[in-house]
Amino acid sequence: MGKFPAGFLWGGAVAANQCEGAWNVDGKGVSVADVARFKPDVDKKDYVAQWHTSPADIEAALKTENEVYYPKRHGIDFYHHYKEDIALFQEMGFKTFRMSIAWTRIFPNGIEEQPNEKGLQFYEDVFKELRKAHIEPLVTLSHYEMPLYFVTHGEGWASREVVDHFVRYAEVCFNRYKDLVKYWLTFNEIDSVFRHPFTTVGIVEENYPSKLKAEEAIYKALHHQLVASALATKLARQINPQFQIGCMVTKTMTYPETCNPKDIYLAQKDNRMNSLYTDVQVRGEYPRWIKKEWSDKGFEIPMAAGDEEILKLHTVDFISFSYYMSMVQSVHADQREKVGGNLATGVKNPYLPTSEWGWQIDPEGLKISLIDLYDRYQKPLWIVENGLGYNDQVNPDGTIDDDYRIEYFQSHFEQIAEAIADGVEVMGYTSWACIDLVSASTSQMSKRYGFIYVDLDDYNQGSGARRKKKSFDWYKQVIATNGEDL
Ligand code: BGP
Repeated sequence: MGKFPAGFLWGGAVAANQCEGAWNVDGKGVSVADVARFKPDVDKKDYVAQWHTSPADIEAALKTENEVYYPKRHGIDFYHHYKEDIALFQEMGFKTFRMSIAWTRIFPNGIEEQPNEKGLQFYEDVFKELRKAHIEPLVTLSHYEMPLYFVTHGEGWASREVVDHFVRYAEVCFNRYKDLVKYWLTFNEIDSVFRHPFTTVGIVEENYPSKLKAEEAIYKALHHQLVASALATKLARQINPQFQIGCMVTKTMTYPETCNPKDIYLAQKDNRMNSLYTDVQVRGEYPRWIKKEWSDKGFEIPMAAGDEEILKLHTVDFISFSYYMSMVQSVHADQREKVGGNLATGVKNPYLPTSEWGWQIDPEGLKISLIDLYDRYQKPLWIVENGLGYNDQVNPDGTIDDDYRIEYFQSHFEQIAEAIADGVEVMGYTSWACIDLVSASTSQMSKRYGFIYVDLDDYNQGSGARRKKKSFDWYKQVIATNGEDL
């Protein structure tokens, strides 16, 4: 057998709110991503997350004519360029393409009785185009972009009603696309409730009287998402038993700084927290430790009658995850050099290089993560995000020599192959992002990830033209040889 199994799903990933643009056309409503502001005065190395928005910011965002500062409204205009982009993915030989549906294209405020036909038609056209190109869609239902309505008229996911609205949205999508899409993910990085709560519960700082109350609300929101995910999974199986449903988490492997048992315990605590989400979505129940923690903190997590049974009965078929970095824990953390930024901050690992944005590059950590997840759950795994953010420069002749990106992927693919050789079941790999798009956390265009360059800057200036980077041909060769030729 080769390094990668036959039928391995090679491809790339994007998310609606970061690439589609066309934020207010054809009946689309406003999502939380559409008010994510880019502050041009903030240096990119300041790592300021742009999700945290005050009510005044939201109001200004809704009124503003100056769209330049809301880059997710423009994305890379995939909405109008999808045919050209899919043709490029086909040229690279993609077997699969991960994308998401913008909830607000289907239900503009999340609460309408009837779905928006133009939104439904758009995704039908995209999926048909993918099928024509022999590319299997992998579709996320919620990737950081619930309708803004839920945070301006409630507590976002901390309000129970959102569960029903989401399930109805999922049902409409499953029915409409049942013959076009087989692989589904319910929530992107469900653990991100803690990282950027604005996408989940709205304006935390303003809505809750204390940090503890905000934490309780986030756990409520998480519980509602987990229930909604399980209910959607139940429906999916009724609508098409061939569907494969996955969960999606950020995998952050934490190492102890030393063999001091105190370091090991700290790292264990972080890793246990990182497993919470998959424990519920794969094993079907909350671990005992989290229930104990809630009770110690006096949190009341609203378990409706039947919730626990729902979680138990409708677990996922496969586990998908993003992998960008590993972390380090130390009892001496306060005296150690720090790295990180918009995704996570921690103790610097002296053995690892960091990206321009402070993310620690750790290919072996991917192997360790794969083995860890497979040992814990024995479920097929799918790496649905992994890649290098880099401010690529275009040569005078228009070429882009992103050898650093090739090197990044090479080293990660070698580690995936080693995990497979070790007996881990890996279904596929979709790089983040296969085409340049707006960064989730910083709203920058200049944090580029693609094999395809898009001529737009942080201020949405540029032609929007697509150009192949050096890594384009390299990845094409990797896919053509099913990973033999790295
Ligand atoms: C993940 C998100 C993606 C993506 C990626 C890179 O956490 O699921 O949406 O953007 O991180 O992050 P960034 O865009 O902040 O560099």
